[in-house]
Amino acid sequence: MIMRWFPGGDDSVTLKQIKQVPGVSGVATCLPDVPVGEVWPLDRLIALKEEINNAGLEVEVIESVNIHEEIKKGLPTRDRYIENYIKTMANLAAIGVKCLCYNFMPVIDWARSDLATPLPDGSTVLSYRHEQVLKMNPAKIADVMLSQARGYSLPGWEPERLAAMAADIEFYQSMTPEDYWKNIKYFLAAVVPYAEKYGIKMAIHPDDPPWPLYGLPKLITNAEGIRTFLSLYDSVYNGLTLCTGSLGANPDNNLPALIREFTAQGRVHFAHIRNVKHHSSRDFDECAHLSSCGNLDMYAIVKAFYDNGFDGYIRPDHGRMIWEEKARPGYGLYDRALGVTYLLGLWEAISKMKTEQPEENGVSSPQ
Ligand SMILES: [Mn+2]
Repeated sequence: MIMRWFPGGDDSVTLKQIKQVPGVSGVATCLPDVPVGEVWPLDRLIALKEEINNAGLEVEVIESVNIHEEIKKGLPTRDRYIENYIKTMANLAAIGVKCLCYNFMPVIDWARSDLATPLPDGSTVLSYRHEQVLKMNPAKIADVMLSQARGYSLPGWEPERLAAMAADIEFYQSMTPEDYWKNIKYFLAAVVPYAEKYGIKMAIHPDDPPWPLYGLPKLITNAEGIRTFLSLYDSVYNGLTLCTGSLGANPDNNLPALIREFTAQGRVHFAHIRNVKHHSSRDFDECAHLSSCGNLDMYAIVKAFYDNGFDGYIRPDHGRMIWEEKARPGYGLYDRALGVTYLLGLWEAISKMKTEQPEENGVSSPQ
């Protein structure tokens, strides 16, 4: 069990606080200020590892090393950025990183229409209203999101990406899904051999939200898309970050079935486990982790991971903002810590039922 953490003062949550959440052994982190496409410097990674290790935590997961738009567009200039990506992977391997989360979403990374929607209990959550998002142009969404970010960086919404956004969206209008799959395949063919060499499990994050937006290709959105993705490079090092909150935003996705299928194949390396509250097939609020707070069956989800031998990393996903906390949207300490405890509770109960039930049945007298 790990938690996401941003270094360099870009997070209100401290490593000391994370260390005090029972059952958390490490963090998923990043260097948010390195421009997308540049090599992550080894000296900075060594210092980062030292800082995290000194707090008694491990740093085996990086989330995320973002992919330069020219790789996604399939431009001839992509090779330079792929080379840099591989150099970054070598540096990550040098500090002991074992799992690399990334995404292949064109132009717009994760999107929400509001980052502080109040729930009846007075907490606030990130939310998404499809009609509202369609009415706003992407620059307006960027404005809304950045204005609600409390001054923290928003990974995936880097300033250099925003500047080129309108032209980038235009570029993709003529790109077919087949073309986009080709660009993903080209990237995997170049990078996965190095993942194998360096012992780093690549773990793609599904598209969030999991449906098309502004005519952009969205392919990692359901079981079929994930099957296609995994078939592009058949290696355990070409794997998934299975984010139940992202995939679960679409009520058509059967999360336990999806988890069973890909976990049994050994292709899930990182689990983001969070609940989501549907208002319609394209409108949702994020919510507390408990099954009773949203539309996902968190027991069935954790059980699907457990039953299929999941041995990767888990983190709670976004949390609500509660108890007057002022933090990076989705990444406050309190609600994520509650999520950790809930998920570990489910895991312990499921594992003990598995190991103790046969014995109990054996000793109980026939009724
Ligand atoms: Mn996620």
